[in-house]
Amino acid sequence: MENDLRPTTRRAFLSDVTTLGIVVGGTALVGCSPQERKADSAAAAPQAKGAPPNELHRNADSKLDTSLQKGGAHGNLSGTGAPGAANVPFQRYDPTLPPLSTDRTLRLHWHAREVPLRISDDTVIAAWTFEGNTPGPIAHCRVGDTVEFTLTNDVDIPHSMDFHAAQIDPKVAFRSVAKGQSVTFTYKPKYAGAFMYHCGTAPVLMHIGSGMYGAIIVSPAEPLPPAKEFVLVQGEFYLSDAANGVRASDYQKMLTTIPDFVVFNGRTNQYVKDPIRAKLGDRVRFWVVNAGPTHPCNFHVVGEQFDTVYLGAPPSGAIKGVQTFSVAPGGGMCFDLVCDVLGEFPFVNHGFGHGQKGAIGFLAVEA
Ligand SMILES: [Cu+2]
Repeated sequence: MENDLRPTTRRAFLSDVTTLGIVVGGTALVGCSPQERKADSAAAAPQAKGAPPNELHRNADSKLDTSLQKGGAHGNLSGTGAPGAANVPFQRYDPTLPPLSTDRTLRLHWHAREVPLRISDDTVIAAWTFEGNTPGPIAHCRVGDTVEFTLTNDVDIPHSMDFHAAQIDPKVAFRSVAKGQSVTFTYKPKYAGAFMYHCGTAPVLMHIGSGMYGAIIVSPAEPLPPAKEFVLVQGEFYLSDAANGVRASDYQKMLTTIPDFVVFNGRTNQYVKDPIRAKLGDRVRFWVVNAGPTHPCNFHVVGEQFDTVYLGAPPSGAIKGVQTFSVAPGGGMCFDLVCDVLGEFPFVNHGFGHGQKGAIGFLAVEA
């Protein structure tokens, strides 16, 4: 991503704007939209209940601390030529499960970053991310492997990492780290499955709702039947109106629990335009994680039936001949189907108010 689009602090933002005010001869906030002014006044509002009395925690709204302010409206006003939302390309999220390494230790060093992210042809959001994408990277290991994880925080707001695949003291391992600092922990996943990871910094709703989540897939020690394996992470977006083409996350809207978009792998309808592909006779395995933050993912494939759904850690708890199964927010499940019919099969959140908001794609079964 362009450095110009990297985050700035609210203080730096206000100082930039003040400078601009002098340059253009207006008031200090001349460059601000009404929305940004509202966000600014909201900074004085009480902080999230239970959050530490730390100034950095007070900004429970990404309008205050994201790329929006510097790379957006004020980039243009300042005449720096900073690229706006139009320059943020759409990038399909590859749903393919990455192969297992022969090394029995998975070493991950990720950074918390803020980036502008195009989630559809006409929507760019100010995303909070792990490694510059929402969802973050797909991690893949086996039961018995060791995961060595480090998070480094590149931005002003504290962040953290909570792996649902771990059994570990959360106060120590999942603690928040300030800008420039890191946290490292190691764990051995005990069970196979599709596990969510997410930032656990308060308010968690804001951090997950702004894009800080992803999937770690833990394969069983004994391999499952060979399959084409894909990962789908359902997420929800709650967005403010655009400022210079970029929409920030809206915490108050998250509390209403009525999302603007519900998506698989961070983009609306991306696998409608560019389907997930399999061949006739293939077994297809969807590892479905529901990042929420609030709603279930009622997973269904139109015109197909699941050969197997694993209720517990695969291969245990296998049930056969399933039409739809709900994955809870914060949960993950494994769905197998056998492609014995040619065609394009929509996979959907069959809670259709949410399917209609973007949680839909195609599985194309080809000869
Ligand atoms: Cu966070």
